[in-house]
Amino acid sequence: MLGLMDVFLKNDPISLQKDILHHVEYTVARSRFSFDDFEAYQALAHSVRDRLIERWHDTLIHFKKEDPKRVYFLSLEFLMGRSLSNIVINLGIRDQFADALSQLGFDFEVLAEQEGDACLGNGGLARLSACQMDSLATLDYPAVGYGLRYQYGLFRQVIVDGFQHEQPDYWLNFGNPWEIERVHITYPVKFYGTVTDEFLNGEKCKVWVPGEMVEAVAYDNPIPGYGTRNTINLRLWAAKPSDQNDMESFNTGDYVDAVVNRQRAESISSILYPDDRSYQGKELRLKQQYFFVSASVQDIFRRFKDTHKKFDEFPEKVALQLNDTHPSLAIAEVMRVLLDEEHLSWHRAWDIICKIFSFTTHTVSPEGLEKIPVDLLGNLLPRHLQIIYDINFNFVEELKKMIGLDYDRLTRMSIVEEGAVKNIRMANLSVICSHTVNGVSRLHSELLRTKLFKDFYDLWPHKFQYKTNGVTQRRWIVVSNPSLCALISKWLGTEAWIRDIDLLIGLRDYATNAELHQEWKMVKKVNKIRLAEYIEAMSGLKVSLDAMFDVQTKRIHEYKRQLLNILGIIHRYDCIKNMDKNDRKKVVPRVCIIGGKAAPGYEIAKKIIKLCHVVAERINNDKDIGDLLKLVFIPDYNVSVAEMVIPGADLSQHLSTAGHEASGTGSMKFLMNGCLLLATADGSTIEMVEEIGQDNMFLFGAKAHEVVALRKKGPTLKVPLQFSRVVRMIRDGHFGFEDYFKSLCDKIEGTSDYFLLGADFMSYLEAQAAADKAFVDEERWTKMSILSAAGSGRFSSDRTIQEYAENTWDIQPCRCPF
Ligand code: 26M
Repeated sequence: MLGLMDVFLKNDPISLQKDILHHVEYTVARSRFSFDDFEAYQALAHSVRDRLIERWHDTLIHFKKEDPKRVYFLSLEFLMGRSLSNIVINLGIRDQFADALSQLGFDFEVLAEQEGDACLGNGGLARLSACQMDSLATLDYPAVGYGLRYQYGLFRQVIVDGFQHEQPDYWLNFGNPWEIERVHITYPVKFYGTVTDEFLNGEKCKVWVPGEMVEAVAYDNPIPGYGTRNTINLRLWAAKPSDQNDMESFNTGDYVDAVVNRQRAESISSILYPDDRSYQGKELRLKQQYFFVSASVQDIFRRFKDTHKKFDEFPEKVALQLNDTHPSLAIAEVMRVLLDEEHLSWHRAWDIICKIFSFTTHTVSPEGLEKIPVDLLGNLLPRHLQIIYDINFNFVEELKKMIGLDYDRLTRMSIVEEGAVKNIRMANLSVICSHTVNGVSRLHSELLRTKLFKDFYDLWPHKFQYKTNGVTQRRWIVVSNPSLCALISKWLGTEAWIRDIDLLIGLRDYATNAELHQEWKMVKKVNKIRLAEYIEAMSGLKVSLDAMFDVQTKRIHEYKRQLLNILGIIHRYDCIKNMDKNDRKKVVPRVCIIGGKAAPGYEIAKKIIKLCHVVAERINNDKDIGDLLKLVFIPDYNVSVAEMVIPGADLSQHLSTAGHEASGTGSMKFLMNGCLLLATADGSTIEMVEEIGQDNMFLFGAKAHEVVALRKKGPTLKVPLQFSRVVRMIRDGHFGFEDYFKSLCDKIEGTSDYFLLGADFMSYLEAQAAADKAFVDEERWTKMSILSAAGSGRFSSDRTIQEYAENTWDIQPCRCPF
C-alpha cells in the first residue's frame, strides 16, 4: 500500500522531466514530440504549481491544527508581476528545473519570459502588498491576503508619436496557472435595498432587505516563503451572478433579458481603477470595495466559527490590516455582522472592533484622503451608513466630554463632512476605529502626527506608530539580479542573507577590496548590456556602455518631478551645444532613462511624457551630441521591466518635492542593487542617508520644513537664469509643440510653481555635477556602490513585517514542519 508521503513529487532531473512532459501531454494537451516555448512554459508552470500545492496544503493543515492568531491583510491592489522564477527560487528547486529543462532542449530563462505580468495594482502601494506577502510567508507568519481578481489589470501603456495611449490588459487570456479556482468557496454579497426595524425575541433589531445579490467566488494564489515549507494564501474574489438574486425575474420577465442582466454582476471585478491619486465618488468603485470586504469578512467569520463559539475570543484570533482606506468598509461590515447577524450588543461589538483593526495610510496630502458621498453610500449600503452614523455619534459625544465644545475641532474630527455634498471621511473612520495607525516612513509618520491627523494624535498619541516600508530581497536581488546574488553570497560566504538581510552589512568589510571591485564592476556591466539590448530592441537606439545609466522610473506625477529631470537634461544638452571641442572631451556621457505610466485622466502627466519624447527626438538625432547624451523613454513600465532596468542602473533619481513622497520604495530596490541615489530628503531617502551616509548619496533640494516658507515667498523668490532659459527653450518651440506645452510651462513659472522646480533647480544641477565627478573616479564610484548595497538591509520588507507582527498585529510565527 502507498504511504501518504509517497505521493509527494520528487525533484530529481528524471522525475522533473517526466512531470513536465506529462503536463505537455495531458494539461496543455500538446504532443510531447512537438511543443513550443509557450507550451513548454505552461507545462513547466504546472509542474511547479503541483509542488507549490503540496506545501500550501501542509501549511493550511498546520495552521488549522495550531489555530494561531492570524493577520488578514486587506488590500484592493496587489502588483505581483511574474511568478515562476520567484516561486522556484523560494521553493529551492530552480537549478533542478533548469537542468531538467536543458536536457529537454529548453532554456529556463527563455521560458520564464513567456509569462505575462499580473498587474492588479497601480504603483507603490500595490507592489508593497506583494513584497509584504513574500515576507509574511518567509517569516512563517499565519497570514491571509485578500483582494480582488480583476479581469483587466492596469492598462498597457503604448506610445504613439510620443503620446501615451492606454490599452486594456486582459491578462487572463492565456490562462493563469498560479491560481486555484474554488467553485465551492463562494459567498453572497448584498447591495441596495432598505433597512427595517423588527423584533426578535422581544429585542428590537435591524433587518436589511437587499435589492441586489452577487456571488463572490474565491481564487486562491499560494505564496511560498523562502527557506521554509510555509506557503500562505492570497485569496482574490471574482464576481459571479447569483442564482438567489433573480429567480423572480426569470419567472415574470423575459428569459433572454434576465440572462443578459446576470452578466452585469461580473462587472464588479472586471476592472482596476487606474488612478492612484484621489477618490472620484464612482459607484462601481464603492461596489468593488464592499464586494471584496464583505466576502473576506464572511470568510474570516466562517474560519473563526469553525473552532470557536464565543466572540470575545475574536480579537485573540483575528487581526485585520487595512491597506489604506480602500478596505475600511470592513469596519462597518464587521460591526453589522456582530450586531445584526450574531446579535451582540453595541457595547460588546464595539469592544471587539477596537481591538482588531490596524490602519496604514500611504498618502501625504489631505486631498488624497478618500471621501464617499453620503447619498451614494446610503443608497448602496443603507445599513452601513446607519452604523457609521452611530459610530460617529458615540465618538462625537465622547469627544465633547474630552475636549469640550471646540466646534472647529469637532467638525474637523467628525467622520461626516458637512457641506454642499455630504461626505463620509474614510480616513477619520479608520483612525477612530483602529487600535494602531501608521505612516510608511519616519517623516511620513511625523507629518501624520503634526498635520494630517494632528487632532487625533493629540487625543490618542499611543495609537500612532511608524513603520518604514521595505522591499523583498528575494524578488529584487535573487530573482532579478542573479549575478549580484551569486557575488554577494560568495563574498559573505553564505546564502543566509536571503532570509537574514542584516548579514548584508558584512559587505562593508570589502568596500575597498580590489578583487571585489573587479567582480562588482563586471556584474554591473553584464546588467547594463542586458538593459542596452532591451533599449535597442525597443527603440532602435544604440547606447554606449561607458555612459552613466541614469534612471527615473515610477508613476508620472507632478510631485515626483519628472519635469525637473527633463529640464536638467535640456540644460545639459544646451551646455554641451555651447562647448568647444576640448570642453566636450570632459563631459561625462549619460544615458538618461525615464519610464512610468500617467493616470489616463491626468493631463499634465501626459504632457510630461510627450515632452520627454520631443526632447529625446531632438537630442538623440543631434550629430553634435553623439554619445555624450541620450534620452530614452521606456514604455509600459511594470514589475518585469523594473526587474531588468534596476540592476542595470548606475544612478537613480528620486526627485519628489520634500514632504510629498510618503515613503518611496523604488529607491530601496535601486539601493539593494548597488545603484547610487540622487535624491531629495524625502520619505525613505532620509533614512537611507542614516544607513549609508551623506557621502555615498547625492542629496539636494529644500528640506520638508523649508517647503512651506519657500512657497510663501512666491513671487519674491528669485529663480535662476538657467531655469528660465530652459523653460524659454520649450516655450519658444525649440522642441516643437509649443502651444501644447504652454500650460506645462505656466505651471512651473512664477507663483504657480507649487512643487518648487525653480527653487530647487540650482541645487539639483550641483548634485548632478557631483554625480558626474564621482563617476569618473571609478574606484570611488564602485566603493559607493558597494556601500549602498551593504547599507540597504534596513529596507527589507522582512524587517517591516516583523515590526508589524510584533508591535501592531501581535502575532507569532507558525512554522510548518518539513
Ligand atoms: C483611490 C480611489 C480610487 C481608485 C484608486 C485609488 C488609489 C489607489 C492607489 C489611491 C492611491 C493608491 O496608491 C497610493 C500609493 O501608491 N501610495 C504610495 O504608497 C507607497 C507604499 O507605501 C509609498 O512608498 C509611496 O510614497 C506612496 O505614494
